[in-house]
Amino acid sequence: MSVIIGQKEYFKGIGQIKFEGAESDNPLAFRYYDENRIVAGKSMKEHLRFAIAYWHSFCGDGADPFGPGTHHYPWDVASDARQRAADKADAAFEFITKIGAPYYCFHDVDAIDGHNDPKEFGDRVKFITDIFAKKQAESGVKLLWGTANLFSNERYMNGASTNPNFEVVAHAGAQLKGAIDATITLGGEGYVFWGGREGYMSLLNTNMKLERENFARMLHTCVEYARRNGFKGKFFIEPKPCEPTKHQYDYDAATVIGFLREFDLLSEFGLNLEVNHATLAGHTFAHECQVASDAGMLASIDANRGDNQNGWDTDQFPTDVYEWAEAMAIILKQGGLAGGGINFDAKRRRNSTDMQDLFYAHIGGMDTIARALLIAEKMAKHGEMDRLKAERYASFNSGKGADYTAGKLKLEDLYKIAVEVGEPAQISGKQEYLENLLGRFV
Ligand code: XLS
Ligand code: NI
Ligand code: NI
Repeated sequence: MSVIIGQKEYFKGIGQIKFEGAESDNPLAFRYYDENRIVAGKSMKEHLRFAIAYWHSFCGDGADPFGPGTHHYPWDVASDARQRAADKADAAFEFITKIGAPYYCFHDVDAIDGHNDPKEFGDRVKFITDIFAKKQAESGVKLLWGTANLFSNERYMNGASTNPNFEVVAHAGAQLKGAIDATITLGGEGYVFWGGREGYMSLLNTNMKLERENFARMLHTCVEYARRNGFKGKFFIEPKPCEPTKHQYDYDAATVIGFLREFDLLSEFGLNLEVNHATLAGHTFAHECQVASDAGMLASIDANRGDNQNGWDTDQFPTDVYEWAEAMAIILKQGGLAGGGINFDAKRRRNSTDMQDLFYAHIGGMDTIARALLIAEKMAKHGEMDRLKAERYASFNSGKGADYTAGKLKLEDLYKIAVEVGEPAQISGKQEYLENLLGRFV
């Protein structure tokens, strides 16, 4: 059966979204995201490397545990799976081009319907990969990262790479191979592992030690395969503390870094941090960024936020300029994201049912983050924040403090110094002053 492609316009009446500046009244324009504007030596486009999430934007229909979907997609009507996938690709590349994002990200099953027969599914993924390759060439849009969905199919109810049944692990491997092949063919800059069901609900039935070892074994197996087949990009792990499982092995940045170190995977991996997952782990987003950056592992971001009143993954578009300004300051300081970008793993609310809503959502998110980048640049130029932070630790720069950080002092030496110096003077942490300072730049 032949598939028709590239014939329809889905977002009629909406043209290229342009930068019009902060004073613009046009709801379909950027106020802060000006892709060519140079900030700290690079264009905004290069700094932010925005990516559109295929799953939420073109697949997610707004279904929730209390009712079916409310988003009725005109590209989701053909009866043949391949035709439906081709129509969705038309819509996706039209949207990504109109919004002006340089990248996209996808799971295998977002691109085309899954199938329980690994051969048929593999063929489907190859079919859509060819279409993506053509669309990328025509539009200039690039693949930020690909991934395999190893959590929706019912065979993964007890996990994928950490499943107690080896036959399920083999199926996970088959799916990973297909998704890695697609990512390599499409020149993906990264490959993401988000371990949706790599965790457990009860220790009464779980051998955690074996499951974690098997998880690491699968990562090694994938790295070996991908490198042997020419993958040049970076591997990312996306931490999340819970949901769908109660205890997820990739709890947060610190846990994942420890895991990668334990199993000798650090050099191949970076972290893909999600704002919402930080919230669920009881951390601020800036905390996760700092932990990752200090370990040289801050590589990529999923920009969706949660809700401080709701304890689940609400996947909302970013709006909090303060939250992002703190994070962008950390990203700027490390010289940008290491190998990744900023992916909107975010969805419109169930009742946001107009086609324009998808544009408003992304425009708002891109503007929030662009604004944060400008604030971070201003903060860095002003220098007061950095100066105050450095001053707070000045006692380690010379004298006995410097000897200590150089590892030259013993516990007896600390005793002698304590007796000599007497009670240290109080030094204010100046938190409110610094919060006011941040407020001035916002
Ligand atoms: C789910 C995750 C997921 C990953 C990709 O909470 O955020 O969407 O980003 O599998
Ligand atoms: Ni995510
Ligand atoms: Ni998430």
